[in-house]
Amino acid sequence: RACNIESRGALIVLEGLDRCGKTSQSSRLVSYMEGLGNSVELWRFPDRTTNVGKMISAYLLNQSELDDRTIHLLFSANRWEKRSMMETKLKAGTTLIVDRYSYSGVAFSSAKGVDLEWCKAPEIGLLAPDLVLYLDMPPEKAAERGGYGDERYERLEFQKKVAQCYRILHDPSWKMVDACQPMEDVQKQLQEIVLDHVLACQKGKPLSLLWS
Ligand code: FDM
Repeated sequence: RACNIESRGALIVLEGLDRCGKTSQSSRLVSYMEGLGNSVELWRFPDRTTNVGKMISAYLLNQSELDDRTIHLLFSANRWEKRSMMETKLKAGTTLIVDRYSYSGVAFSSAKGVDLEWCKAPEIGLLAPDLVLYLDMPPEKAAERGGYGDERYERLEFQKKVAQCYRILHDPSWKMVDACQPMEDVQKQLQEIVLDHVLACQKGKPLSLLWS
C-alpha cells in the first residue's frame, strides 16, 4: 500500500475590529474555496451554541456581569472545548475559516487593562493558525459603517483601545489587508493569500501550537 502523507486542511483566522467586514468576508471566502472543490468550513468564536458559549453570549448582551478575568477564561475555554474537533477536521483535510480566535481574546481583554501576558497564557497549546488575515480599518471608519449594535464592546472609545492591542499583538506573519477598499477588492486579495497557504498545508506544512 502506498504510504501517502494525507494532506491536511489549513487553519485560517480573520481578525479585526467590530464592523470591519470579517463576517461577510469569511463567508465569501468559504464559498470561494468550496467553488474550487475544497473541503472547507466556516467557524466563529465565540461559538455561542455550547454551554460556555451561552454564558459568553449573555455577558455580551449585558444580561450578566462577570469579572474581567472570568470572562476572559470563558472565551478561552470556548476555544479549548472545540480544539480536538478542530484538529480532527484539519487532519481530515478540511480547511477552517475562523471568524475571530485567540487574538480577539487577548486584544479585547487587554484593552480593559488586564495584563497582556496573563491574557495569552490560557491560549498556550491551542492550535496556531496557518494564517492570520487582519482586516485593517480605523476605528472611526468602522464605527461609521452602519453603526454598532447593543453589545457590550461596541463603543468607539473601547474599539480604539482594542486597535492598539491588536497592534501590539500583530507579528510579521499576519497579512494586513486594507479593509477600507471596496468589498470586492478586499475579497480578491484575501482569495489570493488564502490559496497560497492552503497549498502549503496540502504540501505537508506541520501544524503548530500557540503561542508561536
Ligand atoms: N471577543 C471575542 C472577546 O472579547 N474575546 C474573545 O476571545 C473573542 C473570540 O466578543 F466584541 C469579543 C469580540 C466581540 C465579541 O464577537 C463578539 P462577534 O464576532 O461580534 O460575535
